[in-house]
Amino acid sequence: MKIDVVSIFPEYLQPLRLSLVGKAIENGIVDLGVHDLRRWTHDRHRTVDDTPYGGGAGMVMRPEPWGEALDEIAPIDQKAGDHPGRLLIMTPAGRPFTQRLADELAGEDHLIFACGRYEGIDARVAVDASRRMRTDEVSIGDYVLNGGEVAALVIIEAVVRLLPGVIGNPESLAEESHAAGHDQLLEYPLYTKPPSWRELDVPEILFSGHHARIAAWRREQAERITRERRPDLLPGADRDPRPEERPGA
Ligand code: 6GU
Repeated sequence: MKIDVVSIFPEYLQPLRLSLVGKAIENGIVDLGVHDLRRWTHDRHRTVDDTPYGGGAGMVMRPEPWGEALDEIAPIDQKAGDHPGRLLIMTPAGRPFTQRLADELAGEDHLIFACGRYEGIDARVAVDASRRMRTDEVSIGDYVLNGGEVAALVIIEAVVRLLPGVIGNPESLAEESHAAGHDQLLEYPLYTKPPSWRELDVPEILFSGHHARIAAWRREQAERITRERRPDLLPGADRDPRPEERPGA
């Protein structure tokens, strides 16, 4: 998978060279390009922002450097008439990033992340890009960050760990919280040695060797934790239906 990230703070993306994603880059599973947006400026001060039309606080990223950056990183395939990759524009006003979207992105050949700063990117950048490639504005949660770089790190980590060959034991992917097929329960509590620590004992059932009873206990625990922390995930919760649950889907 090719991943390109455009930012005015390319150093912010350096953690991607570490750990599991770093290994995926070294192994050739991921080809990562990090680009300084200012490379596509032409004035002496390498300006990327300006005041908002209509007034208001803060600054807005001008469209021209973004347009030139995306022309170069995601060129139109002259035969197909579009670019086959996907553009993800990081913004707190975006659609929510979920495990479902991570699974979907893991099937792509080329992801491009646009990391905005200031109050955001001129809205015409998304419209122009969507003329030639699948473009989504994406948020990682209901809070405000100073820029899209950390959000891009989050999404890249969530996607890259799903690629074949990145995680040693693919069964660990299936078991964890939020994985598809785990019907939306949070993970049950985990224990390892020692059996007693600071007067806290590992639950007896886990030493019993009764695999069916252990599975039933874990299921109960997962349901209890989900009820306490994320009742919105339980069946029948008053929430927007997932796409496959929508009437007529
Ligand atoms: Cl994608 N960007 C920024 N700046 N803040 C956020 C976010 C993204 N997602 C949640 N908060």
